[in-house]
Amino acid sequence: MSTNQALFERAQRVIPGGVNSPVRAFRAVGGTPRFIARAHGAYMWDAEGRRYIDYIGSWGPMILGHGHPAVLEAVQKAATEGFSFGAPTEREIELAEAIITLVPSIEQVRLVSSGTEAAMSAIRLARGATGRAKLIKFEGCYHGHADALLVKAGSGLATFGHPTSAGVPPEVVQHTLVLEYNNVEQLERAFDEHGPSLACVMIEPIAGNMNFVRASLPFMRRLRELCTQHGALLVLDEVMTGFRVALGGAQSVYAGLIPGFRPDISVFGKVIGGGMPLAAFGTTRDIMKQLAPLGPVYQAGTLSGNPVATACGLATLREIAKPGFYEALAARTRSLVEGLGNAARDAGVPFVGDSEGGMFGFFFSDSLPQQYNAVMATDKDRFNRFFHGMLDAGVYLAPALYEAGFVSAAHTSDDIAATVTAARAALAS
Ligand code: KE4
Repeated sequence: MSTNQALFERAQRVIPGGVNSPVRAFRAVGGTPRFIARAHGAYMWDAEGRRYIDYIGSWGPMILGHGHPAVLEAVQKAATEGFSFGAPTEREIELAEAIITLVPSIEQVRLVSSGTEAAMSAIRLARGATGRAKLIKFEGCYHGHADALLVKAGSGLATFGHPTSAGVPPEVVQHTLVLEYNNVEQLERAFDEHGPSLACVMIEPIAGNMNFVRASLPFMRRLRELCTQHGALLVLDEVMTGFRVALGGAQSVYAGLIPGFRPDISVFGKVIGGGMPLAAFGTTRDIMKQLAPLGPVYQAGTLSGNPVATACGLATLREIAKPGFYEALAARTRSLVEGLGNAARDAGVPFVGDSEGGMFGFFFSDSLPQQYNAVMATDKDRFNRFFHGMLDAGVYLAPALYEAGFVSAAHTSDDIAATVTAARAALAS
């Protein structure tokens, strides 16, 4: 039995499924998860000493690559000054100021410890600020595991959601309406039917939890108009896209394409923590004044704004804010998707890919899916065979066809070339 297998056996005795987050168990692709011993730059090494080119990047945070010297130094220095105080620190102000400077739609921000916590708090704030209960989310979007968001579409628009998880009583999701992503007609009908009772609409602007699906411009434009018209708050979940697809997040990409576009509330995570537990939600001062300790919407956290995590996040933001960072990252990411596309074409395999900044996705299909059921109709078996072919060749892709991929500033053109070479072999077989 390999060391990874032995570790997996041992892990499963003491941790459910042997993992602390389900996707890591490889159940979608089969096989034995790789237990990572260490990582540096664009690479990870497993417990058997095998090296992988890493396209997970901890599911987004490691945009600089692993162990960036400036980030490591900042974290080490912060750690010597104290791990956690449960009291305010200047560094939390610095990080809040940095986020607000980079994201014009935000006037104030609250730091928390995970994307789930940030999304959950954003919904409570939207409900408190509007005095309304109902919310819309979209099939295929994931916003963390807060109860109200573990929901699948009801039958038709009139009925509200049903829980996707045991342990979530139906009444907890009775106010959550699940619509089809990129479906303008459904959006119109939902607002006609429920507009005055909608607190918010939460959406991933580029849906990285169905691999890589962009909100179409007509859809995003109409969503903004309907939210404004009905007084519902537009909540952009940028946990994955924030500071990953562009310095100003996906909202800056859409603002460049839809004049005047901006969300009401933004949710961030992943990159802003640089790999440490840190997430955030932000909005206007006017909405934020509803939040404790100022207003009636309660929200709290022992490790919120943690001094070591904020040092990691700040050092990361300082690096990605440097001129040319995203141009170089986007070009490197595009070269990966183009290289994989060329390899698939030469192998006669239907393949389509897309990328924005340092985030990419691909499908074994002839056209880019526009919503969840189209994503799940793509060739899963081929994806799984490709995943393992690449893993055996030392390339670590996302172990599920509904997950996005991530390139870091540490990935070189040689790494991309090696990845494409591995893809040629995997696709040929
Ligand atoms: P966390 O609670 O996992 O920090 O964030 C939840 C979350 C919220 N919003 C979006 C758009 C997200 O992508 C996530 C978390 N993403 C998954 C990957 N698809 C994290 C990986 C995992 O669950 O282990």
